[in-house]
Amino acid sequence: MGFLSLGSPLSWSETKQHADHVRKHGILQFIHIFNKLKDRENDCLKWGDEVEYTLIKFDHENKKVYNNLKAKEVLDVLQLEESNNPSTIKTAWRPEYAGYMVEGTPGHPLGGCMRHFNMIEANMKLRREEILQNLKESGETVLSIVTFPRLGCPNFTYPNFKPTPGKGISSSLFFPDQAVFQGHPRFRTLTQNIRERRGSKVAINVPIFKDVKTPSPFTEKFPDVEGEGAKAAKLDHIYLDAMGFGMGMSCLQMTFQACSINEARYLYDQLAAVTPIVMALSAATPILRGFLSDLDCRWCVIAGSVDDRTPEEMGIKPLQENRFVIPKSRYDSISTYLSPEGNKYNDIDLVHDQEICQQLMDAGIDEQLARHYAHLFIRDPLVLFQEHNIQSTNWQTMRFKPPPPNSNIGWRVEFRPTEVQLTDFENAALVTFIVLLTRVILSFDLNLLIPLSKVDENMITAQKRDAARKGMFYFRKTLKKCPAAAKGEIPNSNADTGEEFELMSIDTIINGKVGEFPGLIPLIESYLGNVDVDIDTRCTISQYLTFIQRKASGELLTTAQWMRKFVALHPDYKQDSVVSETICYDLMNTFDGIARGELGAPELFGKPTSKTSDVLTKKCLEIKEEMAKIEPAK
Ligand code: GSH
Repeated sequence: MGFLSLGSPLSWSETKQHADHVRKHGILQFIHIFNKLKDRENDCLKWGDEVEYTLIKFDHENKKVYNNLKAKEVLDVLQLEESNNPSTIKTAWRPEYAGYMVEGTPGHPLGGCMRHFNMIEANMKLRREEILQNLKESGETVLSIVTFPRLGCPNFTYPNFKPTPGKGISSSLFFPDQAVFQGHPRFRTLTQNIRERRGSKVAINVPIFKDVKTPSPFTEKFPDVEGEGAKAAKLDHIYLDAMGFGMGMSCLQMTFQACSINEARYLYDQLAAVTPIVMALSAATPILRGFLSDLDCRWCVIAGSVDDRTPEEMGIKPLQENRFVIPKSRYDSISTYLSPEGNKYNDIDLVHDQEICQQLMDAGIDEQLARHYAHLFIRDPLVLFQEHNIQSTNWQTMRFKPPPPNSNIGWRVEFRPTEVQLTDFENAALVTFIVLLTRVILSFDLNLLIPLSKVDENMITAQKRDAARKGMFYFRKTLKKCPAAAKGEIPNSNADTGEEFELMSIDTIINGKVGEFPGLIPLIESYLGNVDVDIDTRCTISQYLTFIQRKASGELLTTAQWMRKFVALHPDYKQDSVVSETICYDLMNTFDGIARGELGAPELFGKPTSKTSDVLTKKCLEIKEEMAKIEPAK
């Protein structure tokens, strides 16, 4: 997300009146960009990661821990460097949804040379250091966790604020409005307009993990004057009622610049097929509002947290005011492939506006891409700011990004499913793996596509407890692309018969199975055998790939499984699914020690890392010079 422009936000009833105008303008803008830049070619492959961080405050004396609502203060300093020296910055900083979150990226995209793999972790380390330099009060730290385990429990913020049920922008029983980022109205406006558009608070129910002493059925009493929570909360579920529970969660995203629009469309599709696999591998969200949940990932919580569909759009009431019944939230998995080879696997309902689709096709856009945009445009704009485009409130597993007007940036795709990991090493390993996977897909002309309905099934599997070890995922048996398919020449062939794909474990998908499936990492290894890589870079890459392999084989635990084990073994845990303040404090304190490299976590990532750590300081210096040579992104 770029710099946000300030402005006075409109309420939902005002925004609604402008919705059609904004939509029309957005469509014209896309047509203009498409026609101007559709033939843009030979952009160099660049990539960048985005890490979302959580600011934490410990009270060590009383063994308490809080989310530190200091993001604005910290960002004001962190962003200074960028406004003063935009072309030489090593890191760039953006606000995120919550007042305890900051988002950091490298100052400029990497890519174009193998040595840049040495810089990912160094740059992440630099980002962490920069945040820490701005957290000087006692007990302050930064963690890269998906969500604070007791988010929404009484007193979870520092300073302490009380929720305002039935009032304010969230109206939540648990999440105070002050925990939403206060430095820009976008986040507050989104919160309020989502709630007002759907006509009720968001209602998220995640099955609770039933331990031996968890009450059955599990139910809670809420101090809920209007009874909205009591009605929306389901038995045996953890009930969450605010956007902050979802958009206040953190992830690790990657963006890739492709050499042309066609390559971007191809990559978009290929990477979509691995989104559930990477989500399961990176699972790190087993605790919600102080309870162990029965899921390991954040995805369905965020999807529910921004679900602005009305009862008509959800199909609960007959359509009268609204135009479409829409099967998914704005935050969800993709609903259409964009490349010619993907077309035959588009087997799920793509709700789209036919008039817009026709308008786009009349302007020269092919039907497949026109349908994608006509699908995005079924959503109303939720906030009206200068920089708003319909993409910025459509949050799907993959995002297809046209070049921004008047920039030197090419066609890009964003990979969005990954849960953020605790250490820079783990995050760098995941980034390296995905970047190399894009290289392999393009160089070996791979085809990972399966019907989209199967990708959606994989998304559900991926969120389940311990899916990385126990889940079985649909995956393509043969990965070699058929040249005719690339031209869209193959009829439905055996796509519907199920012969092209089968259920595989993550171990098989990543590590391969002799005589049966090559495995993504062996394919990456053979790619690396064919390109020129210096020893230093090769060693860096090897340790990351080994880590991913061990995670996929189940030898290492996912962060979610590691956290469950920590809770289960904690003396304060009563086998009742409750993650108490003491457990939360100890867990966050241990995480802090691990992230700072002071504590080992052999089950999480093996021996305290890496050859990289010895050379990190040197790399941090090198990175300055190297970054200065790279073309500025914005
Ligand atoms: N934290 C989210 C996740 O874990 O998936 C991803 C970040 C995100 O989608 N943030 C929202 C946003 O609009 C904040 S409301 N980001 C800017 C964008 O998507 O362009």
